[in-house]
Amino acid sequence: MNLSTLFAIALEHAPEKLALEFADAEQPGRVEKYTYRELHAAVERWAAALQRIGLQKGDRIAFFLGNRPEFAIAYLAVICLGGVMVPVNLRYRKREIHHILHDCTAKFLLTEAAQQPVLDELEADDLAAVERVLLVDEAESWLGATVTPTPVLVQGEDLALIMYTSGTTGRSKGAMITHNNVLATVTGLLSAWAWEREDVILLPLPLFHTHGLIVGLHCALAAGATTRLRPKFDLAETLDVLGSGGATLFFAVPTIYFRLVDALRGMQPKPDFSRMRLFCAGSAPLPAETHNEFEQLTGLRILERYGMTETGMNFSNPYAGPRMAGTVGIPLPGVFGRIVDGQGNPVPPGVEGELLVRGSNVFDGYWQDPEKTAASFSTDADGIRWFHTGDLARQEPETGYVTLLGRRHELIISGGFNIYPREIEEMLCTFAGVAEAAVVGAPHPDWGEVPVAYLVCNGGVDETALVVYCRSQLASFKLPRQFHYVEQLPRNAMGKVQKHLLPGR
Ligand code: MCA
Ligand code: AMP
Repeated sequence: MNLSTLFAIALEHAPEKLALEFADAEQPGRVEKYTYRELHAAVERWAAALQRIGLQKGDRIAFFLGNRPEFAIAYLAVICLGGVMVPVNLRYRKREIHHILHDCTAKFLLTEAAQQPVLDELEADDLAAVERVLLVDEAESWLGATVTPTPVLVQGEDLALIMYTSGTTGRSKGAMITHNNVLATVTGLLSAWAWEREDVILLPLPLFHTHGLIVGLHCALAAGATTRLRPKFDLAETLDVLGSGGATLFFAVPTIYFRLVDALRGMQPKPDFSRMRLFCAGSAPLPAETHNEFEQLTGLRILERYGMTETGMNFSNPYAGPRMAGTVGIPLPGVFGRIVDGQGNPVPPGVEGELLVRGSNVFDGYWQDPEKTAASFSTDADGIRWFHTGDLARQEPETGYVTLLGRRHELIISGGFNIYPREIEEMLCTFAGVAEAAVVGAPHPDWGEVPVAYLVCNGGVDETALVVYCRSQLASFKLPRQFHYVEQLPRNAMGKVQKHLLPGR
């Protein structure tokens, strides 16, 4: 079984059902709609064209593309050919894109005219491995008339995705996700959250991350439900759609809930969310206050869940049982969790440790990085292999629910996007005059956390020029919001920077 099978089931049972609707608040009146039959036909046409262009099983194709129907169509086409989709965060700049294209040796880059300003920055070297850049806007010129691809045998163990996730080493690593991995998350969520064919999901989350792509789009397609895809989150439109019975499901990151709660506070009368079956939150911690205030304002309890790029979804509060604010609930079907101490021994409920997981949802390893892969797994006394999430957790003695307490590594999560300080620190040190840099997360009311930098400089540094430099090197969500200049960084006896002594956290 592979991922295309899931889509095929919906196609067979309800071909005329609306699968995908796309609308853009910035282009009023433009609405694109696809039934399952139409979506399938488009996928076949794209697959035939990609095959003709030379996409073969195992080839990597990077997507630098905003949310639009062609993202879903091309992705489904790629995976039915056994191709490997490599999504690229749309906010990435030249340096970040260069690394991904080189590391996975993408044969094709699928992009769009709207990304031209960034594409213009790319030089021949950035695209060295890329045989062809395909523009979705010009698809009619290369799609051709062939409507069916030659079938390719794609199995569960084959790769479907390489998703780059920020690395502790400063360079992002490609997590190799197989068809089976995605299937495990999708089937687990379909049953845990009681997905139905009648469901309609409003989906403004980026398709270049697991949350939007797998938890949102894949589950909806597998359920035979309707996806109302949007290019980005728009507060007014979201309240309008959800408040007028236009959806039954909404999945979001905490920043979006902060904004919804803020808006709902001042609204009278409150929108009518009576058709909404489920509001889910994940990707970053949702503060209990936001959870509780959302319930006071709407009468509905958010369901919080927890996942990772490497593992898909791991834990979830129950759909039918109590949803506890501040916890991520219990393992999803087919997922096993264990909390261990520094020696790898399981700790009893109530005691903090590192959360390990295993199950078919857990990825295959990091692309061409056997060392990192080996370091991320351990084998217990029974010979069972566990993935180290790096998340610190405790199992609540009374309920058995798991509470996440922080992270072993220095990850900063801003509005649902991950930032690894090391990458920013290395970049800052390439600016003339900066001798040392340490980046820490500072609390922020909207983004949850934002990066701030501590710099040791040789002489003066022109901060305006430094900010311009950072903007040219980093996705804007990674830009340090403040620079603090210090004589030296606090270090321990081993010479390691003691970040907990730097205000910010
Ligand atoms: C945008 N900006 C940000 C962020 N997003 N800054 C910090 N953190 C962010 N997350 C900056 C932009 O770079 C830009 O800066 C300015 O804000 C305005 O950009 P805009 O696109 O208008 O922002 P927005 O529409 O307000 O976006 C906020 C957002 C978005 C809707 C919360 O960030 C978002 O969709 N986040 C979801 C990410 C997500 O899906 N994460 C899941 C990954 P400038 O003007 O300087 O250029 S984790 C995952 O998949 C795991 C498995 C899981 O568990 O789910
Ligand atoms: P990523 O690798 O981008 O998929 O991010 C995964 C990380 O996001 C996890 O290791 C957690 O640290 C964090 N995360 C995801 N969901 C939650 C949640 N519900 N609460 C707290 N942290 C979360």
